[in-house]
Amino acid sequence: MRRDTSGGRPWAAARAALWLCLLAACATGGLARAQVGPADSASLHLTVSLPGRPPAPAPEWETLLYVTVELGETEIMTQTLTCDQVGAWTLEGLSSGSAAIRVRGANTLTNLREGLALSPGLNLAYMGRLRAGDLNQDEAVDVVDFSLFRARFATADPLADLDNSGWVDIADFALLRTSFGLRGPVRLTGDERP
Ligand SMILES: [Ca+2]
Ligand SMILES: [Ca+2]
Repeated sequence: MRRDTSGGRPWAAARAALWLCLLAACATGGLARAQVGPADSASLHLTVSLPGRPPAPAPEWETLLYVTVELGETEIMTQTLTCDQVGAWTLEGLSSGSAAIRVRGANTLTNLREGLALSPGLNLAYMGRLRAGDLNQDEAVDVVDFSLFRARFATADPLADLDNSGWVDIADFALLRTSFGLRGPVRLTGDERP
């Protein structure tokens, strides 16, 4: 009888250990299932350089931007947003794959980055320096833009305020002159910063 009584304890311990293993397996499986959705989702932290601004961070960097994301041949996201005081923002809820990103301001040419590999989790990309001066948004900085600019000189019209200073003056004209003759979209290569 003694042997039976003392022999029950190891069996009880083994049964308890088995239950613990089963609970652990269930918990692990549950966590793995819960992570399937978010783990597959990609986010993308983007930055641009903006012409004529004081050193970042500064309020002049907070600029309205138009952003599109294509995955393969499909446009999966279009957003109008305001970047922060260092020219950055984050897109959430993207799918992984090879993406093409387009960014433009209200008076700039479009910058285009193709072949950007999006992986699950956080991705980073630099979208280059935006070229200011395309006031009529036809992806060319030409005499039409100059005419629109001249009509707004010495006003607070944001369309011609290329450096986002709050006033249209000679500094904005200098930016337009720098971009004059350029056409978009400006295709980006590499990830170097100016
Ligand atoms: Ca134009
Ligand atoms: Ca200005």
